[in-house]
Amino acid sequence: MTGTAQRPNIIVMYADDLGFGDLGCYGATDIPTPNLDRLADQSLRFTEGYASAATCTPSRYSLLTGSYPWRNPQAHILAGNAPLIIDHDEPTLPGMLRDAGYVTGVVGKWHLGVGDGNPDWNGELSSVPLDVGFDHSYIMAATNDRVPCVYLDGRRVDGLDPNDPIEVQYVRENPFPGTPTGRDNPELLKMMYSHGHDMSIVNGVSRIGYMKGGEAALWTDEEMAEVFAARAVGFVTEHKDEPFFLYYAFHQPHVPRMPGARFAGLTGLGPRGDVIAEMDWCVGQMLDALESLGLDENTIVVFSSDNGPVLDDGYDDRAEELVGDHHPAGPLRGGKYSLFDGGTRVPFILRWSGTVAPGTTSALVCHTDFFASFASLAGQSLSEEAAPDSLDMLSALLGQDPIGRQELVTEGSKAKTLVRQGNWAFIPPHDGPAVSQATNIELGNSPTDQLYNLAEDIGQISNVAAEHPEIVARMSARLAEIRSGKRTRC
Ligand code: NG6
Ligand code: CA
Repeated sequence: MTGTAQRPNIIVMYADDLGFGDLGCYGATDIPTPNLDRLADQSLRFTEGYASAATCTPSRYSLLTGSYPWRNPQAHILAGNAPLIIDHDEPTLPGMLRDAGYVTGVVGKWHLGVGDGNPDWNGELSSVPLDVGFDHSYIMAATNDRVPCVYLDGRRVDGLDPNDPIEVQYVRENPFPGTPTGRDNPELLKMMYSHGHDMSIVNGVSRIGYMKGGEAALWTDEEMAEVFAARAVGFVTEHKDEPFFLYYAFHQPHVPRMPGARFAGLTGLGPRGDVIAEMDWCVGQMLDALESLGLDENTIVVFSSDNGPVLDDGYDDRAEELVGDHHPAGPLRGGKYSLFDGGTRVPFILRWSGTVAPGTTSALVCHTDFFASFASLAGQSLSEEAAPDSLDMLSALLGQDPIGRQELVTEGSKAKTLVRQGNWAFIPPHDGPAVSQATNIELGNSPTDQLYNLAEDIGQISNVAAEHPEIVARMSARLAEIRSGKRTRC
């Protein structure tokens, strides 16, 4: 270590599809989240903290590489057998921290691909988190609604019986005759699908993609929270005496929402509310562990979400019907998949007990910035190629700079970008429907320019592009420049 470098432990807890308005600390009243409330009371709470994208894979790619996701054409929602989209020699946040002396681990949802193309799930997998900076890895390869429905422990499927090999395919028709699918065997389902998700059935839930075999290794959705929580707590316990970085990526509240028995029916909002309560329990497991290990003051705990909220994302779990007065995106317009702020502005809290004063900040920060900011904290200098869009926002993250970024590019689905400067959000014309039929979310696509003043109009109701042609021209040109340029970190 040099100069003022410090090496507190760092835990990034990352929810999946949790909205800006889903938690009590952001104004919600209908879902009990006592552990997150406790964490928030001890944390700096960001009101303008962003994911870099409105869907999972690009967001997570950006968090781990410090690169805007649209730079990598593979950074779109991946199939469960897609190859790893981070090159082995690409600088990563965990790799940088490892160089700084940290032990690094990932637990939970990955969704950045594994293997080098349609992997053999029955042997040692190549191209897993262990190849891009993590020392320890216990993950699901993609999402909880995609096959293969198994856990990966390092390079292997956990609990696989070699006499019952796994096969996985992403094709249109069922390639495994005789194996049930949601489409052909709806009578076997615990929860009906509403769109997509009509392929292989695992644990009474039909998924995206087809799989066969691996019976002993299949996950039980209702136990997933406990499985991952035990691994995450195990990691910090085992490494309590050395600096550690843990990326703990929850599967909640992504579909299919299948809470454990203790949480089923706990809220009035149906499974979506129940799994948020369950995720809160997972957070509590981690906070309790840190406290009992005496690590509170030497550990930065970040909690955030990979993208905004969605109600019906493909299963009939009554999320829309039961949402009542709860507003998952809070005052924001749109949600998951959207170019509006509901897509990317997310809950974002940071605790560093004894160092960062609890409170609220409107500093503009993005998950992309963790790379350069934690490098700065740990005294690591970055090579020219590393983390091309990660800005050193350490002062903002620690509550010392109330402004943060001057500018931020984020994306809706399919790498459609917008740019934020100060309080202005500029969305250029994009092809596509204004509203997604399937999810009933306003996507932000429009044939005309959109300009919103977020300080006066957080709900993006008034498009003021026509009144400010000079701002539109400036921001449009700047977005084009960034998209054609090499990097934004200077
Ligand atoms: C979509 C899925 C959706 C969800 C999303 C990825 C359908 C119809 N919809 O394609 O259910 O899985 O991909 O979500 O299949 S994310 O949070 O991982 O980006
Ligand atoms: Ca997500």
